[in-house]
Amino acid sequence: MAKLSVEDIKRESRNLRGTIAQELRNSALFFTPEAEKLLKFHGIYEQEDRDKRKTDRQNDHHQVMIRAKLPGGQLNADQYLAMDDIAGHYANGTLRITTRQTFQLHGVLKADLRETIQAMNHALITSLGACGDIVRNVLVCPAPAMNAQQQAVQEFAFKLNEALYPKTRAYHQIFLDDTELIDDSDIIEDEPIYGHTYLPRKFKIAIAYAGDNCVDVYTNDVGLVAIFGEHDELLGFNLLAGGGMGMTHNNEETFPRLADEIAFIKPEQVIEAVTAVVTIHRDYGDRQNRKHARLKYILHDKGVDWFRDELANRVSFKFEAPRSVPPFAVYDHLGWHVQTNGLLYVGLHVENGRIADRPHERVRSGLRAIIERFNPAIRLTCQQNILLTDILPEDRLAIEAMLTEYGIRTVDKISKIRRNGLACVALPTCGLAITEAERVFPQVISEFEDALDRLDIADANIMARMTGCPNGCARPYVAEIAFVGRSLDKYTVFLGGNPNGTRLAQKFLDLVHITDLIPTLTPILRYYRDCRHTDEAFGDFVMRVGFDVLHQLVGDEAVKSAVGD
Ligand code: SRM
Ligand code: SF4
Repeated sequence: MAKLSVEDIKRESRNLRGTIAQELRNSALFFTPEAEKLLKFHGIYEQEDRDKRKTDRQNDHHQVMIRAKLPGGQLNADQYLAMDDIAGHYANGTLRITTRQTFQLHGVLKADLRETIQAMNHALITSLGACGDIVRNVLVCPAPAMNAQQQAVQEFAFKLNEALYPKTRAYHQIFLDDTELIDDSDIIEDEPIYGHTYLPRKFKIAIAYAGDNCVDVYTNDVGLVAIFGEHDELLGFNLLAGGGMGMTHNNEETFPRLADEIAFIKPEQVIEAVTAVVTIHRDYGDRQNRKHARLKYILHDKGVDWFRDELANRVSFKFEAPRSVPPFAVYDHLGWHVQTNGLLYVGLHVENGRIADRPHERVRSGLRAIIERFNPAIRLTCQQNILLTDILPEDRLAIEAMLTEYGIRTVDKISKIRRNGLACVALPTCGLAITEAERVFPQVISEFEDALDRLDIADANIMARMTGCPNGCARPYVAEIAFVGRSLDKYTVFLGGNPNGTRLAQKFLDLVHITDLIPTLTPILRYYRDCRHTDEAFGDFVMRVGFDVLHQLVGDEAVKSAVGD
């Protein structure tokens, strides 16, 4: 039988049901390829433990990853503790904060999948729509709002999530009510926004305040930049469209792209305008070629003017030209801060988002103990970190003592290069990983710290990111330095993004072995130390000096072997 395309599978799935319910009941250790594709819409990825697959070929190592959907990265203490319990009971004993403000569970067995989803549902956490060709988790600045206007902006993450939520009852029927097999599924819900084939590809939305790009707003399919007036009143949003990171090595038809500024819209126009953009993607996205199916390619191929006209035709109001906004900075919201209600919040660095216990840093146990005792609200950040909010000022000392007790380092004890770093999951769970990322990045950062130390610029505020393949899950192409998995233990090095996430980095060297990454960059770091302008960021320095000079610095041999002369 000919292999069904993803479009066929969606079309024939009866709104994402397919054979998932039946397959959950059989004794197979993994799903059919068709069910596996549909499971993504339910926030579930079938994976294999690639370490075990390599070392133990006798046994099956299939497992699933579950991604929660948490708009704005917000959850309460009970929900956090429930996820922590679930991680211990059904998953691999870790919680993974993602670059889109949510949690992933790794290592859940097929046999435990329904119970795991039910346990999440019990804590009022869903995974529906966290993956798949649909609107994903909506991002917004996670820091507690400073005023009612910021609060209104944050609430748009929930409003958009609700407006763009799929109508299918498949998730409930399959995982929660157990009615999918009993119900007459001829009654298929209407999906007014998505239709029965949903979107051609994933769709991502982020909301930023003008001046704070902590969500990397330009890398999203749709970005909203909130603009406030003289008296802090919310005037509206610049709507951006067409950002995305994914690319494939040696395929020039794929590329990262920053979103374009399309229009200024008023708060009451947000839902209508964003929904209209989603329908443009639905109607014009490439359903033949998934590598070319993101909204960014529509903007690239048809042009921004075409897009603006198409959007104008789909909304009931006239929009204005985008407004000028102050330059962005990126605030990671780490450390202690006072909220406007007098309470405190503390942002804690979680290396590459992995909440786990290690001998000297018992992050999972420590967070659990603090959250159990002090009941803070929780916000996850797009830099894979965690904020504990609504803390009584008198509890600060006790929390600090507990952080020390569990070996959780506060931000003052972490170098800037480590603090700014991001790495994607990669091995052993990601099926697309070419190289390591999360597991090796801490060591690469340690080497980076040593190099900066030797150069006497230990405090350099540089942003480096690593991914195990070019898909760009840690948004490497907006970093000042990026290491992108290329072949076994070798990386493509990109340089020249800026610290505020508004410029793309460029490919600088190819196929650099992991052990050569920092030694290769050291002459450039030395040159930066000696020749930078006052307060000049590393990425800006790179672009000012130019790649020709920098290639000379790293030496002909490195360039020849890396770029392939
Ligand atoms: Fe991603 C696919 C992990 C954020 C672009 N991403 C994957 C999969 C599901 C691999 C797969 O398809 O089999 C990875 C699962 C690994 C694992 O074992 O957990 C995966 N992506 C992640 C996370 C967990 C990385 C992290 O370390 O935090 C992030 C989860 C976000 C979330 O909570 O929703 C994650 N992925 C991103 C981002 C960053 C962002 O959205 O801000 C991007 C770049 C932005 C974009 O979408 O363009 C991103 N992921 C991709 C792509 C490339 C898409 C493309 O347009 O080409 C893929 C591959 C695909 O979709 O075919 C991918
Ligand atoms: Fe996997 Fe590649 Fe994404 Fe890393 S960037 S998580 S290796 S798909």
